Amino acid sequence: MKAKAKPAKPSAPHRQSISQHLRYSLGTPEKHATLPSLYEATALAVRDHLIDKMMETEARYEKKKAKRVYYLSLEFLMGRSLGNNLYNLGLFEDFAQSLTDMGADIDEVRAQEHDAALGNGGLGRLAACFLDSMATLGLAGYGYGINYEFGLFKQEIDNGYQKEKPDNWLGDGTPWQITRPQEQCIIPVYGRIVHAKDRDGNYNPMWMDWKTLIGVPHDMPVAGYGGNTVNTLRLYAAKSSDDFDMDIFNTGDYLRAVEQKMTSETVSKVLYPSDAMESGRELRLVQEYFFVACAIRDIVNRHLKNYKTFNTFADRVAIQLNDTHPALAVAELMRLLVDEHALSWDRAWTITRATFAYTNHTLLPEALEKWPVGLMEYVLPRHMQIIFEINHRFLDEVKAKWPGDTGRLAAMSIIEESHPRQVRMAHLAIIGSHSVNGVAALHSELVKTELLPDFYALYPKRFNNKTNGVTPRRWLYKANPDLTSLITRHIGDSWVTQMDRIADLAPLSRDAAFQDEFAAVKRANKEVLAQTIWDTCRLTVSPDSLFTIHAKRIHEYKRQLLCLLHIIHQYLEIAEGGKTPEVPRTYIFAGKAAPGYEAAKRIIKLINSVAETVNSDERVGDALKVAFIPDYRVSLAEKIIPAADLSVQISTAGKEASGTGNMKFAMNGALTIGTLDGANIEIMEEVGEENIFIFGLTAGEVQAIRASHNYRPWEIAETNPAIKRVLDALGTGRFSPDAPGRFIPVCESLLSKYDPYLHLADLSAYITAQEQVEACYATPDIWMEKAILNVARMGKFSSDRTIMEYAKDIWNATPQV
Ligand code: 26V
Repeated sequence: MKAKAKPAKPSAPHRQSISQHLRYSLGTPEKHATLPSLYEATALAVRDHLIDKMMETEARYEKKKAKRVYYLSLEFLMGRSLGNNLYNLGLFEDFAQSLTDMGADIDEVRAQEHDAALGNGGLGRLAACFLDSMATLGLAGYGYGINYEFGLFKQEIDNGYQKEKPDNWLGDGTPWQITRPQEQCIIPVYGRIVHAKDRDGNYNPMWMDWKTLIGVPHDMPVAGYGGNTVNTLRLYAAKSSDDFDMDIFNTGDYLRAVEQKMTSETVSKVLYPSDAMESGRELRLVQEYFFVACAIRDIVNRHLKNYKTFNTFADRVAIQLNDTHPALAVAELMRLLVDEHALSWDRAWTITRATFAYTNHTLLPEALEKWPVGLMEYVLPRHMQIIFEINHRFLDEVKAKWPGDTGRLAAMSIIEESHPRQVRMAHLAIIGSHSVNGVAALHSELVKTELLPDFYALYPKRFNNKTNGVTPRRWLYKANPDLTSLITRHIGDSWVTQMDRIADLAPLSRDAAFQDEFAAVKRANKEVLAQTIWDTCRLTVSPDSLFTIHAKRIHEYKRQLLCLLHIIHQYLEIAEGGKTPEVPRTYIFAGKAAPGYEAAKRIIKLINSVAETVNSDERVGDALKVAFIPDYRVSLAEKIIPAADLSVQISTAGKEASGTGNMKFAMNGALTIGTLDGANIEIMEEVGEENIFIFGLTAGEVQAIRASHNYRPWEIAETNPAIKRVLDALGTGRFSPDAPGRFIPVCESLLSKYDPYLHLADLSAYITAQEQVEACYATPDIWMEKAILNVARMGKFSSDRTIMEYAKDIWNATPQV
């Protein structure tokens, strides 16, 4: 029997939808469509699918009485959405075809999209990966945050220096959001407390004369892979209330009243671009409170609508605090329960504690949030009272456990008795939560033993670890389509949602044909990056050289300087020692420095200065190239990471809580050169010591050196001629002929016994490890075997695994599929 011809698939199934959005949403006939309008219309066509699925998802959650999980975060580093949504909805091919039929190329259309850069780095991107995993797993997870009008600044490089430019990503709005003005909420702020009594004579403080902010929700659909679940990220924009300050209007000062209105709209204007705490920044405190107050109202309203009682609140609601930035939520929920819903303090406290959980993301003292008591009293007088009450009751608990131990009392109090007195947000978060977690095994141990030993002694069961992960959908499937199809051709595609299945690749690691294909994919990705380097830096680099990539925020603890010192060493070996390295190398840096962080900005200037010297030295030729690619962001990371041979993860041991870039690189077949810090340790455990280049001091050794006060970096320089030569070059203006003294401060910090990052202590081991890297790279089949094994052994680092651990151990939530 003859097989019947299959009915032809309707070509371009989405063309009509795109065309209609061009016409009716944008007022453009198809024949006049430009790339930006095509992007907009395509996004709107995709959004229609998302909205249908979002409504289905919400109905399913209601029907199943799903436990809701709320992820509160001041940052969500979402990047671009079009490609990701198309892949997750399974519509990529169809839309690509539709656009082809309209005479457009989907990649060009996708490139129109502006990144949603509502975050600084790791912490914000982790939140975005978690949203992807919650939706993919079918967990009823909601993100809550701020709809910043300006995301993280754009970075330009001018004469080697970083220049910041505003990132007006919203412009006239984004197709990925649904604005819901009908669900706006009113948030009181400022004002004073009147100490009143109720009819029964009980103390009944009243918060009076507050001003109001209005929070308008903007919902971003979050599609899980497979398209079954579409969750919501709800971002609030601040709007002024029409009666923001009626008193001023009434006194006839019209212009001052309008000025006040404008001030209130600045609340959601801009993301703070630094992870260093500036505790006097009133606007940042208002931001934190504003969004927390909007979120808690929304969460409580949704619960009461479904259940009408607070009895079931903690059974039906889990709230995760992404660092301490949303920690005011503890006080806000207490205020709502006690002041507005008349629950007793004890009952409200039981509910609050059972609801909240807190994730710590850093041990660095400068990032730990503290707010002056006076500022908090001025902005949030009622919350400050509540925090004092929480503290009072907590200190009673401490006294009962350690009678007479006043030192411990002072150390554990929410209030630091300094000048001025400060509210320690981490203490509030810990006391108000039933779970406190770190983000990698080492980090979680250090949280218990170094950062918060007293709290660990008081509440040992509260502390736990949740090693970070990243979503394989964005960081492998989408970012590296050629590797994806190679993997899938050999082992199927189950790894996309069950990342541990990627282990099936391991037997292919020594297969010569597979190695060739794997190498070809890497080579093609390097060619794409080489083109980007040409486009952005006007520098030619060879895809045959070993691409070594150090891409992350510029921070002294991440030790971009250590990487540079080795590059300078290698440069001097070539230029002065006449040596040729075993393999040609390209060193690629990318990352932003906080605008006020002088030392970090100087590192950027130094990278660019070294690049200029090295790249133009004829003696070096093609042996060594250095590039700094400007404006590191999610969409650039998606291009950089798949092209890496070697991933640089060299923070001072004990300083990097986890790192997540380390996971993304390894997942894409880069080997890691790294210290025993953060998740590097767990990556080593997974891939095997022979498949990673580990060097340097351990966290324990770093601590011992610090404790001994015996760090003598100048002795290292004096006894090691190679290191001395590097520092001399730096200090004598070799890389700054126009200003020979420019980098003397760098030398001084490296040679100081106070260098907290112990650069010189690790330099010699780092140079040796780099020599091992080169020897290995010179033997391609061995290198490829290791690279393939790295990919195959990354199963643990899917954020799906991380999220399932949060769901089981902390949230008591189950997937609703
Ligand atoms: C702190 C502050 C302080 C107030 C001003 C604004 C601001 C913004 C961010 C931060 C948090 C810094 C902590 C952080 O980003 N930690 C990173 O979290 C990643 C995800 O867990 C982890 O992989 C990185 O190792 C860790 O540095």
